[in-house]
Amino acid sequence: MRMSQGTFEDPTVVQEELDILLIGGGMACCGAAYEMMRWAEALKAETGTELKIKLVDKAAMDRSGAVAQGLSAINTYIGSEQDPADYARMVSNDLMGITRDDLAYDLGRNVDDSVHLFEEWGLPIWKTDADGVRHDGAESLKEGLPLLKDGGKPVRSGKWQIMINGESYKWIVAEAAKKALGLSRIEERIFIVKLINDKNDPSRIAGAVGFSVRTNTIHVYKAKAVLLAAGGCVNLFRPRSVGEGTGRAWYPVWNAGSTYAMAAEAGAEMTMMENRFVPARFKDGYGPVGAWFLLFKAKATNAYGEDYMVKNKEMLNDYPPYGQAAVPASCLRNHLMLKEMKEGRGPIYMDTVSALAKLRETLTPKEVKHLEAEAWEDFLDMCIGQCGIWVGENIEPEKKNSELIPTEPYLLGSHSGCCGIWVSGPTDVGAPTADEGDYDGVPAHLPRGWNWGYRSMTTVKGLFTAGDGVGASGHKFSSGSHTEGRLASKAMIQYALDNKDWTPELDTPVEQLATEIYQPVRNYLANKDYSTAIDINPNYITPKMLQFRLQKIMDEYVAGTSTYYNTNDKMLEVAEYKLGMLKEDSLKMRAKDLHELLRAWENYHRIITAEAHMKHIQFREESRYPGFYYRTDKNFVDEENWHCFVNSIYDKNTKQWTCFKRKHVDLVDKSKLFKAAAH
Ligand code: SFD
Ligand code: AMP
Repeated sequence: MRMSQGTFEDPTVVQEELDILLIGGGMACCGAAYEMMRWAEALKAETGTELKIKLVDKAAMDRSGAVAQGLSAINTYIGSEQDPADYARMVSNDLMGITRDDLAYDLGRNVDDSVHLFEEWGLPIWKTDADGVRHDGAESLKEGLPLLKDGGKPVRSGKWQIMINGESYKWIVAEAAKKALGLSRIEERIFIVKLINDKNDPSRIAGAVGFSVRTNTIHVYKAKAVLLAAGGCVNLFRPRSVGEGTGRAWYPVWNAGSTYAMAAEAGAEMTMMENRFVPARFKDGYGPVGAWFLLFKAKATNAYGEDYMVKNKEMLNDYPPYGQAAVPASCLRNHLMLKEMKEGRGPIYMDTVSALAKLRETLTPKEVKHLEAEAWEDFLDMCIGQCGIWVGENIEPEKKNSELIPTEPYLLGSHSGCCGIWVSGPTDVGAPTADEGDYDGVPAHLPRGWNWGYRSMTTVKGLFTAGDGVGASGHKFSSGSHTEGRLASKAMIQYALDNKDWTPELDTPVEQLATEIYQPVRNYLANKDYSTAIDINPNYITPKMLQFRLQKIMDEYVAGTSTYYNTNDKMLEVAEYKLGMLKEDSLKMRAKDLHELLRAWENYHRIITAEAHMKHIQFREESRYPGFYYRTDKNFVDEENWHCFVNSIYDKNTKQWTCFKRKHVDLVDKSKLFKAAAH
């Protein structure tokens, strides 16, 4: 370890040896941190063994990750009205039938406990009193309404969602995680660039390397177990907000694909990377729609006031479950909306005026006032920019409807999407079938290849993931991501103990890692005087320009907004070629300061993620998610040949992807999905 102060030309390298490293400080890692320390402390008290644990986040935990701005609903709370199997059914239906029931069920049976903790830590949760009157969080406390865990009744915005006063949601959750860990186990503003495999066993993780975005320091961590939970991927497609609106997005721009790219480069099996989420959002401000559809019972219409979900409902018969779902999948809702847009009956509107007028018929004036305030608070809690649009365009939602639009695509595994990493499932779900065992003789209770010992471990030994990282599930949201972090952390403690005599060895010399990470800095320093304007230089490319190039390729060839989400085999061929060139050129990115170094590596992660997305869409010869993307050369869902997972493995040496099918099995009876059975 060098102790001298680093410079931009010559950064200090700091090395540390750990048992467990947590990468990310979002919902999943906060859950992991809280749960892990409960087990680690018990272990220390019982045996004297003290595990060395550290959490690193590229930002500050209090406001990092997708919940940074706050939220106004917790979208996954099972409560007493549903059971975990219902939840697994809903997840499957929304994601067109191809999800892992074991993961969804396991999450469903544990998620409420995280929500109860949030309430205990001070998160205000709306409640319904004995007379059916709704109270927001502060008022519920004043009224002495019971906590959820004591039978308090939440205000359900939808079947799965409950309302909160959540502008400080992330502060509250982060505080509990920080308290559990203690500040000495946390390093903020460290951006992890890559995972490092073990020198003696490439299928095992040995650590990770990153850099400080504040000081000229490179950090190398050796660890037996690593939790990689660095969120989803945003800004790999050209956003609708360009020019004056650049930087506005729905999911956070600081989710840069780090989870997917680093896992893939470490050799982890990826799953469903063809899946994406194209949320329908309030136009220009990206304001969420859930509260409007579910709480205010608003309808979306075409420009002529027609409800396209009713008008176009026959279109649902073309896709599974063939018009039978009680709630059509999110992609299909987009599919019906896009018909109106493509045939020239846009803009699409959220009919806020009728919704609020209808509520006025049944609610007391006080309740109406409260709901009208909530219409604003919904955005103030989680998407302040949308309030700016309403104010700027003189929109009073009770008087004027607001435009909706399907946004650019996002890649995530925790919201209404299911791309991510293939993980080992729970150990106690399913029926034991001794002959199916494929993990060192452990009898499998799940379908072949769904379990290999430690819950949430990827196919790389010692590498775990949670939240947006876990693929083939989805609809976990904030509470479920926290829960998944907790589930992973217990297995990680077990893994660290089972491997306590093993010492990780990095497969790459530290000097080489340091050189690679600061390459963009050297590109800049070596060439900056070649031209008179530092942004214009034939010897390097700025991270901003490279990002534009990536977004243009993805938008125009991989089914972005400019082609109405259409692509085909030929367009994908062009994309593949162009992405290959871009990957080559990415080594020429410059960093004129630490901020640009961050941007450069974020872009690198986006490129690898984008490539995975493109390769998976190319491999899956059908259009599984109409409304999210269409392969116009295979514009149908082919249940016979493609009702399966698409998984892939990336080889970091040859830089090639190998995609393959994995069998899909339903563990939960899906017939209950159907309208008739639902009654
Ligand atoms: O309205 C590195 N979400 C909603 N969840 C709900 O429960 N209710 C809602 O109301 C939700 N809605 C919503 C949501 C998100 C957003 C942005 C909006 C609205 C506008 C979803 C949840 O927020 C989401 O599911 C979870 O936060 C996912 O958790 P996790 O842990 O998987 O990801 P994260 O929280 O983004 O954290 C990522 C962390 O990684 C760090 N990081 N650290 C080191 N090195 C690197 N290379 C790193 N890269 C990233 C980040 O700093 C962060 O700490 S609504 O739409 O439905
Ligand atoms: P959103 O604001 O779109 O992120 O949605 C928040 C929650 O509401 C998520 O659980 C969505 O699945 C759900 N949701 C949004 N719109 C609808 C809809 N039209 N019908 C049913 N559920 C919806």
